[in-house]
Amino acid sequence: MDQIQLYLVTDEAACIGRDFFWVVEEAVKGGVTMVQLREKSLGTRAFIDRAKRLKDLLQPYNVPLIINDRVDIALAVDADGVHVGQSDMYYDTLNNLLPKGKIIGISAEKQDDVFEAESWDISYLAVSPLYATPTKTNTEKPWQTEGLKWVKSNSRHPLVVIGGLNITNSFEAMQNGANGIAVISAICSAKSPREAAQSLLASLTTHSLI
Ligand code: 3NM
Repeated sequence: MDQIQLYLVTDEAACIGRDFFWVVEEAVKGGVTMVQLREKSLGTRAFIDRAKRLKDLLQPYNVPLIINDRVDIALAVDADGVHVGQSDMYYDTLNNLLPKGKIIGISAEKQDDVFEAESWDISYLAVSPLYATPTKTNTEKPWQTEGLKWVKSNSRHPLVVIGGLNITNSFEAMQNGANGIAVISAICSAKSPREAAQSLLASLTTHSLI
């Protein structure tokens, strides 16, 4: 699944006052390969409006739109897929609701989650969180590199790492089993989201000089 290589997860607060859609478009111009719309406080109608606008923005770039948690929103806008965490909808329910061919991503926060996901037909497993991050503090214990290696050897799914990923640690994550990195602040809060995306993409295959 090449689309998970540089996965932008959105967070308007992390855009530090810049226009949300400008930040996403700049990031896409810089090489982001997939975008997840993650909204924890928008009302349903506003969420749909935002998802529609984001879908229109991403379509010309051929970048898939994933909706966090809300399957109804994904269906309403015909998004490319859904990402769920461990307290969101059950895999079976989600799989029944989504049309065939949609992307399904699931977060694995502990070893049992990894074992359980083995029988599921998912597009990727998110190793969550890889590192501690100020962007989301109500997480399980970070996996760290050792945990990532463990997931790699116990999962058949493509792996996305999330939590604290940046230019200095992305290469290490890729070397230890990640197929892609998911980021909020490293792109949304960067002075130039476009340049940040470019550098992150380059750092996935080359050691950073920083
Ligand atoms: N989910 P940043 S960590 C949205 O562990 C999210 O599931 C996480 O932000 C998880 O790239 C996280 O700024 C925040 O560290 C990631």
